[in-house]
Amino acid sequence: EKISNDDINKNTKPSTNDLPHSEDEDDKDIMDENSEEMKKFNNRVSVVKNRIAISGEVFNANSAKNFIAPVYDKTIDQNNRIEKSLKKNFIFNSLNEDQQKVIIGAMLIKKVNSNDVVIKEGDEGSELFIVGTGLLKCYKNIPDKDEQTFIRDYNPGDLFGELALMYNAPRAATIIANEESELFSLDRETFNNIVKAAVVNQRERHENFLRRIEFLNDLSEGDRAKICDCLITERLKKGDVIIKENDLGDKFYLIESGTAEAYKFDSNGKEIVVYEYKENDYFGELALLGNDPRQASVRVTSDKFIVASMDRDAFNRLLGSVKSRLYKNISKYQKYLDK
Ligand code: 1OR
Repeated sequence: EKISNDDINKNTKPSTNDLPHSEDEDDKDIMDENSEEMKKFNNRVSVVKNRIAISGEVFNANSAKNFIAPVYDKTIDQNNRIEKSLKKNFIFNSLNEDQQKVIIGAMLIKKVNSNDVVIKEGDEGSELFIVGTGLLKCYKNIPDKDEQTFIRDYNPGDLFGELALMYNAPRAATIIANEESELFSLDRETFNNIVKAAVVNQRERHENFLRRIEFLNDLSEGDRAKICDCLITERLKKGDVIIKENDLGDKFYLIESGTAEAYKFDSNGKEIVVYEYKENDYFGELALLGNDPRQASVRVTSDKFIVASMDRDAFNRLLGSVKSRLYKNISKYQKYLDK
């Protein structure tokens, strides 16, 4: 599926042409975190694998406190669809429920016709989109090719146009409606004041939280900061099963708030609780320390539960120096089993 650059220019709405954009950044591949351009961005906004990290220069926490987001009328069904989409996109990970509601309210319905250019590569970005209904296609300029290269489809629930807002970068690809579609748009100001603000808050929370975890006491501030960068927050509810016995494990968990229990089944198929976890405890370390399947299941026992996780890679890289303390602590499970 190919379209030419001319097709894109022909269909672009005049308003997007008026936006400033710098020529020299046009061919850049935003996804390459090691490119020179990306290093430049990192001085202002540092990008850490699937995370948005924001420096004080571009983000003013005080102004965020006074910000009032717009509220646009939508049907319950539309709001539900936006909510579902927010939940599956990591960039909204830091939002609590109230903040999610603000974002849902601030989403503006935009209808586009077949062939409309919704985003043009190289332009400045002022909004991100969630697809409500319809189908859109993403194309990118690949250097040395005069045709646009098809990258992917965007279907209902999908999100696009986030990169320009997250990284303060020009649009990295072109998005064209393939049929009449309904989009939900979130403006840049609301994104900065709610989503980026939540990332900053979450980072502070994580830093404080890591200080309270005993086995991490020996780490330097710098190492703690690195751990913060790769923690992913999940919000769960009572009864949710986080880990299933015998599954292959690839994540390590730290409890930010709430309680959970580890349980196994004995030879008669009877369930036994082998450990109870509270705030600041960790679990999921055995599979990562020993490369074994999960030794027990873990489920949430409090109404609300916030857990931060890191993957195996980060665990090995960042917790190497404190692993011996984790090994020492393994005996705690045995005590429970012998009871
Ligand atoms: P944006 O704000 O830069 C264009 O506007 C959007 O296209 C972009 O956010 C993403 O939402 C979406 N490279 C760049 N942009 C992409 C890509 C992409 N895929 C989707 N978009 N890829 C690199 C292709 C060489 C694919 C990466 C998997």
